[in-house]
Amino acid sequence: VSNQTNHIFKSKLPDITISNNLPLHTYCFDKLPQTADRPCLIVASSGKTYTYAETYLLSRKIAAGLSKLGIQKGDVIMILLQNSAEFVLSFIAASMIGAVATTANPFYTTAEIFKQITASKTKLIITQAMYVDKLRPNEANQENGEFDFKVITIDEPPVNCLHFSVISEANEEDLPEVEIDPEDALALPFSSGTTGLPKGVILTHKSLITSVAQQVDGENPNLYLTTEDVLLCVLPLFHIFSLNSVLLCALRAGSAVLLMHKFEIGTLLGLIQEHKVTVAMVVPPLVLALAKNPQVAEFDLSSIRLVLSGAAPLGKELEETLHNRIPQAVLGQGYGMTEAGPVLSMSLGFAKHPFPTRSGSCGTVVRNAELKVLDSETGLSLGYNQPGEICIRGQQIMKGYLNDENATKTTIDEEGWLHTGDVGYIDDNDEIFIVDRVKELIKFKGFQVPPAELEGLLVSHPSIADAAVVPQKDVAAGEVPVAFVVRPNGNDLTEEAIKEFISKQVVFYKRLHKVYFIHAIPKSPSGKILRKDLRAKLEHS
Ligand code: AYL
Repeated sequence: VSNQTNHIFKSKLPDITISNNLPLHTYCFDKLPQTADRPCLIVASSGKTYTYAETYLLSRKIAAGLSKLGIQKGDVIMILLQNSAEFVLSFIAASMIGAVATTANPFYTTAEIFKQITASKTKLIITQAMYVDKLRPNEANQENGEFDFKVITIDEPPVNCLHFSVISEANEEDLPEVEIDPEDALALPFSSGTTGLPKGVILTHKSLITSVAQQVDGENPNLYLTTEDVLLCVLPLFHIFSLNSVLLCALRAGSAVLLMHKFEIGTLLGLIQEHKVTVAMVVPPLVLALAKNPQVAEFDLSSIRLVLSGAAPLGKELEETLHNRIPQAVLGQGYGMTEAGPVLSMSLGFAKHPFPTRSGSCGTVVRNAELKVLDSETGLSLGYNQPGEICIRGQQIMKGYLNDENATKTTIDEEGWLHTGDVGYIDDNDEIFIVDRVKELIKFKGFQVPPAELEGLLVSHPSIADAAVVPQKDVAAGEVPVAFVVRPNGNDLTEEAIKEFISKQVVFYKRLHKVYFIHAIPKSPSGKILRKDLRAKLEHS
């Protein structure tokens, strides 16, 4: 439905009243009296199940435990874990005491983790023993084993760390009364947004509740989940896709969440069959595996009724191949961006009373939000079928970037529109099709690879004069980062040496796949890298 005078697109679903004045945990456990004995978390590796009542009680204990350790309202804790019950419980506990949870990839290198610890002023880290060495950045720390923050491990604690039971066995009666304002920060994921280095994205109780409600609330929810559903949670919870659309949506709806700590196709297929998974939230590489892996034929996947792919573009062909494999399931996409809260649009094929949808679309803008397509040259908003930059407005979007007013201002304009840096159009069925990206971001299997971060590392090398990193198309990963490098005259630094220099400093998906040597990086008069020109070079090489 578009307003022809200024072309604002809305959902086909009516707006609803959203209880976003509550703290997130109150909102999510609203149905506790009815769901108390229903399964909430199922840990795939052990088969251990936590009911809703157990999940809620344990979260309260952990909240009390954290507060006993000195964590107060507004303090930041870091969850540095693979998918696990402890991840979920710690996140809910943070909500209960008004603390802020910053989530990070446990595969990050020491340097990557420390940038986030420093920027977020993390006071306490919940992790696993095997990652603790990464939390001691230098020799001095290695020797005396000290940290500037408390470290809790969910397994046997190394020196100077506490065991998780210290918090999980606290007395819930000691949970302090905390007054939570809807505008208080709750989650602090890091994202590079449209430009530059990763930044803390402030998501509040209000923004997260709004986003979840836009998906699963209302008489005709956009994403219809019930207490009978079992959601596959294989995508990492440290990324906002899984945290929001899998975990928080499931909690609100009273569904069960099957937690897998890592992806392995055989195990995954066996678990779908064993636990009769009904809803699978996936990324395009997983769609590829489900659509093409020969092992799929050996398992019974008939329980799956819904497959939602997001975080990166999904080819129409792939979607159709998967449809042939699991014909009973509704397939569709969600389109999100961490800063947008994160969901901008979702397939209306997932609604309780579904609408017809077209293959390849990213769904329709969520309810209680406004979307426009901006013509970057004229600054005007465009109507149907005209591609431009997608902008979104609503109470779900981030409050802003942590301590970065400039980046916040360039992302959210004065009228409250968040500019995504994605190029797309709305078709006459009100569905969004993403066609391009005007921002720098590279997406490797849905993971963010910020070019500015790699460029910073490259130019820190004494034998590199200048560098630029751009995406190259890749069948398996969608995109991979490749570098253009300028060597000073006569220098014979090799491609291999450069790749290794980067590999040592970054998580696996940020590694360079190719290095092209070039005489000068093309730049605009203002000094901006002309990334389009470099991408064009790749297409012609
Ligand atoms: P970030 N199709 C194409 N590109 C996409 C899609 C999609 N379906 N989803 C995300 N992207 C790209 O912050 C797009 O460029 O969040 C977008 O700006 O890591 C960027 O990824 C944002 O990357 C959902 C469904 C969350 C998806 C998400 C995405 C979170 C990814 C909840 O239900």
